[in-house]
Amino acid sequence: MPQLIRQNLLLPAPPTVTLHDPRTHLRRLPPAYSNAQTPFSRDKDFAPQLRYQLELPRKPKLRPCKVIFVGDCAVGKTAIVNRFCFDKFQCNYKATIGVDFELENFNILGHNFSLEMWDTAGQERFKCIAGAYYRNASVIVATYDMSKRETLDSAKKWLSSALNYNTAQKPIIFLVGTKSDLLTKEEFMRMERIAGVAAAELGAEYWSLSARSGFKITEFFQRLAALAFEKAAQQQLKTFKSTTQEQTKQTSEKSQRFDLRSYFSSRSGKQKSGCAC
Ligand SMILES: Nc1nc2c(ncn2[C@@H]2O[C@H](COP(=O)(O)OP(=O)(O)OP(=O)(O)O)[C@@H](O)[C@H]2O)c(=O)[nH]1
Ligand SMILES: [Mg+2]
Repeated sequence: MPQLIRQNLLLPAPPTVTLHDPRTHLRRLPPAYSNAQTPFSRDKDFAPQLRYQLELPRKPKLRPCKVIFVGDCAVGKTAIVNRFCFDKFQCNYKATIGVDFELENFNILGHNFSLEMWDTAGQERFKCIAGAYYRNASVIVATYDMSKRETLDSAKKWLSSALNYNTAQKPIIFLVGTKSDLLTKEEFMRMERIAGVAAAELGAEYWSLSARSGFKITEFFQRLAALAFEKAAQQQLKTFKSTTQEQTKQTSEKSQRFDLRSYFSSRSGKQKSGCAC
């Protein structure tokens, strides 16, 4: 009945309100965990140049970005992915067999952008299978358990083996400490200092997380998505620029060739007509 009245009175339909998920809708560049522990942008926001380029009518279409999680078994790789994607946490350990896959969609500066998350198995017997999924990674997340110091050394080894499959283009690297809820404040600070040094050596951005409490999980994935988006968009725009320059060069060469032809033909025409000038 109210619909009918509205139609009869020719009233405009009420505006539809779309609620954006603040977890995956990003308008600004999220900050690093610590400005001292990142090799990437320390800027507070996306570069104004990038924002301007993304407003232009020729919008870049970005392919899903591949993220791989590597590290020892039971360090908590699956737990951090599940906490972000499904907001759930399981206390009982269920080893990943081979590799698990999740797709998460983001909207960054009004552009759709997807993360393909490849959660690999840490158990030695699956290492040969997981290796097959390392190729073409845009982001590598090397994971260690903050309550087990030795897993930090293993994380470096996992990272170097993943990098061996990605020599063509250097991926963005994160070093992530999990299970921060299990440590006392002193242990936490000590571990962060040690891992911070390791992250600097690896050229990685450092994060401490807890899937159990949810500590910094959303912030970490938002930062990861934003950095991956920024890199992919900048690469895409660079390709646009070089193809446009190439096209402009080709067009000007063609027109020059055309001018020379018409010049010679006009000259020969004049000669035929017997004019010497
Ligand atoms: N207290 C605590 N426990 C955690 C946390 N994250 C994971 N765990 C526990 O650690 C165990 C292993 O977690 P998983 O996420 O399955 O580990 P994984 O790295 O995926 O292991 P693989 O699949 O074998 O490589 C599980 O029993 C989780 O409940 C955390 O933040 N805090
Ligand atoms: Mg797992």
